[in-house]
Formats: sequence, structure tokens, C-alpha cells
Amino acid sequence: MGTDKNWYKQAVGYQIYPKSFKDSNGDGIGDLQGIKEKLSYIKSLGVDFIWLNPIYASPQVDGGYDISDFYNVDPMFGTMADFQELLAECHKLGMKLIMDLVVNHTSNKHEWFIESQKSKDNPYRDYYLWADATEDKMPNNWRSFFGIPAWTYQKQTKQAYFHIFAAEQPDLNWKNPKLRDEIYKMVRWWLGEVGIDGFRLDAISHIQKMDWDFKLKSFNGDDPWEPFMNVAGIEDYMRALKDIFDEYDAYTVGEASGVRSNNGAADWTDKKTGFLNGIFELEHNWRLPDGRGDIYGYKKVVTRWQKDLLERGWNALYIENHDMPRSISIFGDGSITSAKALAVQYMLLRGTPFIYYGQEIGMSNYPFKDISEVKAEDTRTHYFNALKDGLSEKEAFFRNVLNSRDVGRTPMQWTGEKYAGFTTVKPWMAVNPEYKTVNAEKSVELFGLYQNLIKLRHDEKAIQDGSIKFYFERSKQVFCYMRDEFLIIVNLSSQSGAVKFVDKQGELEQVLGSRQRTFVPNMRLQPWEYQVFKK
Ligand code: TEU
Ligand code: CA
Repeated sequence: MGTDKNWYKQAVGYQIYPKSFKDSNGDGIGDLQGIKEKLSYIKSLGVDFIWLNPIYASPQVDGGYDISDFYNVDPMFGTMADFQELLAECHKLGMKLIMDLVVNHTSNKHEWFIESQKSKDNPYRDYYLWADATEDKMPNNWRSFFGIPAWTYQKQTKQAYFHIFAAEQPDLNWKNPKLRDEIYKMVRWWLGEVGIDGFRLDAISHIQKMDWDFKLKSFNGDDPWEPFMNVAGIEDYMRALKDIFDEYDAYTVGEASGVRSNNGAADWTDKKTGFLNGIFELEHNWRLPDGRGDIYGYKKVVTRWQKDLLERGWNALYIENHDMPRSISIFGDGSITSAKALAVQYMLLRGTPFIYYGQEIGMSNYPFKDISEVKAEDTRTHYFNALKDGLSEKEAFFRNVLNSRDVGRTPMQWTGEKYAGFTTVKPWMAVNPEYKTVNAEKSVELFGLYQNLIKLRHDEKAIQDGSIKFYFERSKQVFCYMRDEFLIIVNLSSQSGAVKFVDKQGELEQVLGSRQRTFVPNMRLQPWEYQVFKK
């Protein structure tokens, strides 16, 4: 699809967490036919493509990021035929569809790993990373992102296998050419045979590891992840992937933590020589001790990425995803007014914006009351680790549950009816109690604003790949930038704010605004006020 190689610069993506979008067959779990039913809703928002979180066969230890068969859809979502229907319908509506590509690891129930475990000379042994160990001495002291050691010991061969997420997610050995060929074959199958339009590459900066004797300097900050963050040698694997993506004209966006804005990001996303069409930075997700998003920190990170990728490279923009709490809850004050300001400030930056299902109607964090309500393994581990580390129950709950990624994975709120119109039975995860007032039928204003922002991006060259210049960088609350002839001003605070332009702006006309306003160099902004002016 798509002959214009630059289409993604004016495009907007919509991310769907399939388990929570729409249940079509009354088992309480979202599915592919459910998504198909709702395509016209997605289309009406104006987006250009959909990114589906994993729908592959999976034991669901990590929300589908533990894949047991790359070539099949998990039965709870439907069949391959359902998938083909969904894809065809997307294309008919002029939307593309991309899928998660999870190739840092598989499930421990994948047939490769089942084989690999059997013996040291099994043909699949080197598909994974094994090293000599004893029950109480692991090959090194590296840690997993999920708060556990990065090694799991197996008696029968007296070795341990390596995993940077759950123990049920053994890491693949990219140094093995046979493994790489299997991955490349699978990538070709989805792009060529099935015909999807591209991938969101999961945890891709981790596929290369340092030698096992690398010693961790500390367990704080970024250091514990250093041995598997964008490690030298990864370029070769990325280049090989890129060659395949090009054959199929695929759109690709990477989750590439550890690739720095000023060192790597431009190379990874350079139009001619890069590997991917864009990458998500993960730095802006850092939170204040009270669990809130850090507006000033967010501004600084985003501004730096925008500047560093101005000459070369491309950003992928987002304020929510399946790993983060809802933006209205952590950056906003819970009001739709704040959700609107959050929408405007990021949708007009340079890059390809993504909207996480429900963000367009102002869905907020699920108010968990007790750890027993939490199913997600990693959240539970983090919570119980915090208790072991001496935190009070209240504190551990606050840090690791109320601000965990599960609070943003609740069923989509379609209507004010029972179960929010998502399903007809008790859903796999509770519906947010706010659904009677916050749902797709009620939230037309916020939805309408997203439509307008998407339209601006589609229509205006300046918003697509115009330049960017920042104002008031030291302001703790006002985010303000110029995209050629467009001036965007957003007050990201429930306090009023002020701006004072010293350089001459000339005549400006209002394009969008939370209230009517004539541009003057000195303006007092209302809480969460947004304005878009044009020269
Ligand atoms: O997340 C990966 C992820 O967050 C890390 O790779 C990240 O680099 C690190 O935390 C940086 O500090 C992805 C998915 O989005 C997530 O849902 C999965 O659980 C995970 O990969 C494993 O597949
Ligand atoms: Ca279902």
C-alpha cells in the first residue's frame, strides 16, 4: 500500500489493546471481530493506521508479549481468517494496519524453547541464551526489567537461561544465524503473505547483549540495563531487518530505549540510511515521587528530542500507551479540559503521533483498591518486592499498583450501558466506574478536537514536516512552539499562566483555541488553555 514514501509524516496512528477494545462473542474478552465492528468509529476519528498490540498465540503471562506461535492468532482473539477479514476491511477504508513484532524473546511455551530446554545438544539449544550455572550461582548478576534476576536455572542441563523480562519470556539468541533466518522468514510472511503494512518493534534495542563477564556498575538509574541497551553489533541485525522492510514498503516504529536523542536516534531513523521510520522515546515517562507526571521534565525531554531530530531522523509521538497510566490522570487533573490541552501540545509536534484507544474520549486510570484485583504478573512482583524492601503496604500499593501499567488497560468505554457496551458478561478486567459519564457517546468534544488536530496534520505542510522553534523553554507550565506559520501555545497547568513574546509575530489569526482570543504579545492564559494561531 501507499506509493508516497513520506506518507507517515502526515499520518496519525491509533493503538489498540485488543483484549480491551470490543468483545464480539460475549466471552468478556475483546477480539478481532470486535475491532472490525468498530472500524468505522476509528476511521471517523481520521487516523491513517492502526497498531494492534500482540494478538499472537500466547499463554498471556505478559499481556501477549510472550508469544508461543508467531504464525497464529490466539484463539481468544479469533482465527487467522478473522484477521484477514479485519485487514481487508481496514484497507477498504483506506487505513493501514501494523502489528507488534516481538523478537527479543518468545514464550517459554514456544516450540523452539520447549526443544531448547531438552538438552545441550538439541538443535534449538542455541536459539536461546544458556550459560553454566548452579542453583545458587548464576552466570552474572544482571537483573530483569520485571524486578527479578535475569537468569533462571534448569537442573536437567545444569545451565541457566537468560531473560530480561519474565522468566516465562526467554531471550532469543540473535548471534545465531539460524535464529535470525527464522525471524526474517516470519517477518516476510506477515508482510508478504498476510499483507500487513508494517510493525511496531517491541523492545528492539535489547536484542544484542554484552558478554556475560560485563560487570554492572550499580543497580540505579540506567546502569542495570546497560548490558542489553543498544549494544554494539545491533546495527547489523537492524540493517538486515531494514532490507526486508524495504522490500515490502513497510512502515516501522521502534520501541528503542537506550537509543539517545543526541546519539543514535537520528541514525536509527534517518530517511536514507536509518533502520526505522520512527522511534518512541521512553524518557518522558519519568514520574514525580507523588506518582504524577513531571510536566517540566516532559517538556525538557520532548524539546530535546525535537531539536536533536530536526535535521535528520523522525520522532514517534505519544502521551499514553499500554505500559503507562492514562495521561488525563498523571499529566492532567482528571478534567476533559486538561485532556484537551494535552492533546494539542503533542499532536502538532514534528513526528508521527499515536493515540491510545480511549485517550480520545478521556478515559482515566482504573482506581484499584486492593492488590488481589491485580492479575498482571510484573505488577504483582514489583508490589511484593517493594514490601520486601520495607515499604508500607500503602506506599507499595501507591507506587507499584496505582501507577502501574494496568490502570490504563481497562475495557473501552463505548456507552453508558452495563459493562460500558464493551461486552455482555463480566469482562476479563473491570470497567472503569467512570463509564456512565466518560464514554464514546458522551465525549464528543474531546473526540472532535482530536479530529481537528488530525485534519490540521493532514492539510498543513508546516505541521507535517515544517521546522520547529521553541518559546519559553524555562516555563514550568507553558509549552509553546512555532511550526513555520503556526504558533502553538498550551498552558499545561491548573494554574493560570502568562506569556510575553518579545520578537515580532505580526498578524496572527486563531485556528483553534479553548476560548476565543486575539493574539497579543502579552497574554494571561487560563488553566489548561490552548491556542493555535496562524500567520
Ligand atoms: O516494553 C519494553 C520496555 O518497556 C522495556 O523494553 C524498556 O526498554 C525499559 O523498560 C526501559 O526502561 C515492551 C512492551 O511494551 C511491554 O508491554 C512488554 O511487557 C515488554 O516489551 C516485553 O515484551
Ligand atoms: Ca471475545
